[in-house]
Amino acid sequence: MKKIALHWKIIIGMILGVILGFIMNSISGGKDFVTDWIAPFGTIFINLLKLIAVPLILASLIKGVSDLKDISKIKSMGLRTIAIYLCTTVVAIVIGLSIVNVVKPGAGMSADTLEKIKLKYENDAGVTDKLTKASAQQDAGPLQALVDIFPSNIFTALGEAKMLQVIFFALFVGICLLLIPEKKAKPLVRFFDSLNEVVMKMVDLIMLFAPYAVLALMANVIVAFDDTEILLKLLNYALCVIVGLVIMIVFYLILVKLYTKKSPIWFLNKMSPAQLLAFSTSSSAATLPVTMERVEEHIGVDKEVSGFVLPVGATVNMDGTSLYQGIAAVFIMQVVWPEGLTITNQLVIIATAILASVGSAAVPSAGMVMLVIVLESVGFPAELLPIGLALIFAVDRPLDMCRTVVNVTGDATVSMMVAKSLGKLHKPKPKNWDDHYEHVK
Ligand code: DAS
Repeated sequence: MKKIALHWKIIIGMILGVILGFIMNSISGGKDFVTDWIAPFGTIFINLLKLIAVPLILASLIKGVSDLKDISKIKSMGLRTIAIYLCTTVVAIVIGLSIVNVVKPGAGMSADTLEKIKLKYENDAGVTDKLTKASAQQDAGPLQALVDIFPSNIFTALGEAKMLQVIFFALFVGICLLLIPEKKAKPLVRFFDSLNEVVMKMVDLIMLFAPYAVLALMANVIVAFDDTEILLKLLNYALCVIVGLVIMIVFYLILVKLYTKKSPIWFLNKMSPAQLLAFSTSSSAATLPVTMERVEEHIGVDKEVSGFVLPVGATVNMDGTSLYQGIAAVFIMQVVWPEGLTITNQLVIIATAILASVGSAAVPSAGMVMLVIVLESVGFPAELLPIGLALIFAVDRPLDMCRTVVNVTGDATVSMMVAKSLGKLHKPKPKNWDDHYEHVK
């Protein structure tokens, strides 16, 4: 049988998952059946991807840094990465704010709709959970995010998958490997080199189950929707976010074309398995191993660049999330606190949405937790926060899926630009994925 490309298999899995979800929604007990007997396969898949994310970051970063041979290159790569990440995040927020101020999806929402949303979601466990997490994040001091980069125990950092702490440790080890005699460093460098190969092969094996896993994930998303009436009332807001995210993808494709001279269609084709997983899992962290495999083996970015830029990006560069936070914050204010919509407050939203997207974890709905920080930064009344979050809660999951695709695409774009600027963007040599299919056959 002719080999079907991976992303087509994933797309077929997603479509079947959506159909299954709608079928199960229409039969009694169908929702529970999906939750009890189908959704767990999606969870297993995400767990497996998260399982290898940390060892992959460790191996590729230590191997990558030790291959640089010159410490000054690390500084240059780090500065370029952070600078480009910051620029793309500002562009994302400005796009979001422009759309939401022009379309004004929150203006004119009927009191009846607002009452229905309030009744259904204001005290929903999901909303109160986000508020609790946000206030826990608030209680920490202003420099807590900086302190959190430095682990006191690497095994705890690895065990709890604290990405920034793992990245710091890997950079520290990689730099020290450059500073000791090569003969002494060789055993450790070779260990991490082979660990990287093994983890990449694990990615290939895990990806064999991707089409079936995304079927389970999509079925679970569909059955979770039980209020189409409210969803329709929030359609304007949801469309603002989606249009903004599409514009952001076009922005990345323009950067790819202008800066790296690569074909945007070629780029999308190569990144599609990672983008489809980002959509299905709503998690940049879970998608990271696949993003790294696609960028290294199918785009041609050197490991020492992708091993640094992508883990940092998955953790601190979330352009889709910051665009969404800009729109969501203004939408909520348009509905329940129009008097707060001053130009100054919107400028404050730009600043805090940048910080909030850096602070957002690469896990589902993290962006919504940090939205509370953005709202509080403009003096949004605390007593209105529950209804504010309730307003966007019903459509948060599909928008989270979309913004995670943009987060992952942005990281891949920046890794190409940094690699190009350092002369480390080469002709791709896909070794694992295609070989592996042959072996499995
Ligand atoms: N789901 C987050 C991610 O993994 C994004 C978000 O919640 O906004 O990128």
